[in-house]
Amino acid sequence: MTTIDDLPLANLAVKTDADGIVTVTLNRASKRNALDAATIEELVTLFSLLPRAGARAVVLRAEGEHFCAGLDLVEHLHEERTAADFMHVCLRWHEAFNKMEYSGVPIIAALKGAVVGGGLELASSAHVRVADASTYFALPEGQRGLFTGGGATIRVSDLVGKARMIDMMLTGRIYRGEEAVQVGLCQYLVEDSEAKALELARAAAQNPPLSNFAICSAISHMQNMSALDAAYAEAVVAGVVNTQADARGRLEAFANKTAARVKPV
Ligand code: 1HE
Repeated sequence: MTTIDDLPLANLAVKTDADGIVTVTLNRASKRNALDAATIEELVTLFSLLPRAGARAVVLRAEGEHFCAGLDLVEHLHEERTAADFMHVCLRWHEAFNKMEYSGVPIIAALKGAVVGGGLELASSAHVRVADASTYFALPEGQRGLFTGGGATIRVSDLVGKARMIDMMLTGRIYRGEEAVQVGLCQYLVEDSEAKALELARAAAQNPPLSNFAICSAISHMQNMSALDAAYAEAVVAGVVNTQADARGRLEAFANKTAARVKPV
């Protein structure tokens, strides 16, 4: 079977450590990691394989000063796409980002600089977002004469709410710092987003993979269901996860008082 390290990637770089933590790097810094069609195909390929390759958690980071400048506007200009062409481009973005969100493997995004347009769509497909002081979020589609096509209407509005997303798109409003945390664009604001993302990935990787699979796919799936169906699906998933062999030792440790208690340090 092809391993992650064998994949022919150019715009992404991948490194797996001994604990199964996979670092995925956006590797097109000269173009501010703008997402061209080739990069999207690499994301589809990588995140199709990753859940079956023993990955315990992923850190998604970027080379250069900016996480991602969104859609490759120059490629889009030169390709002179028809409406049908661009619809298919968007469907590949959805394929990539759905593979990420529904992967079952925790993805922690280490953000810096611009996280804009499609870059924010990419970041919002991760399960946890960590920002630093340089990080800023925007949806400049309106100013470029465009509209979101990579899932922002679903994922970004889910993070910040419809009214804030519309304001960002209409007015070019930029969020950063504590305000970005407060509105839900990121969950952590730290000095070193990569170090923190790695720390969070290592913490998540301590959980049994089946628990992480449920956390990083079932919650997203259940949000797409009616409350009645989601409750049913939750019971079924909990039936499988909460009776897994990996849980038994942890429950025994709690019962015999050797497990850590849930208390603030
Ligand atoms: C790019 C792109 C890009 C940079 N497509 N090539 N996204 C945007 O509207 C954001 C556009 N980018 C920027 O506003 C700025 O580039 C940044 C604030 C991110 C960085 O500024 P800076 O001064 O560091 O870099 P730069 O000089 O603007 O760009 C450096 C190079 O990266 C330059 O290429 P070069 O060959 O002339 O050196 C730029 O052309 C290139 N570059 N950003 C293509 N986005 C599915 S629908 C999603 C719709 C959207 O994502 S809309 C949002 C688009």
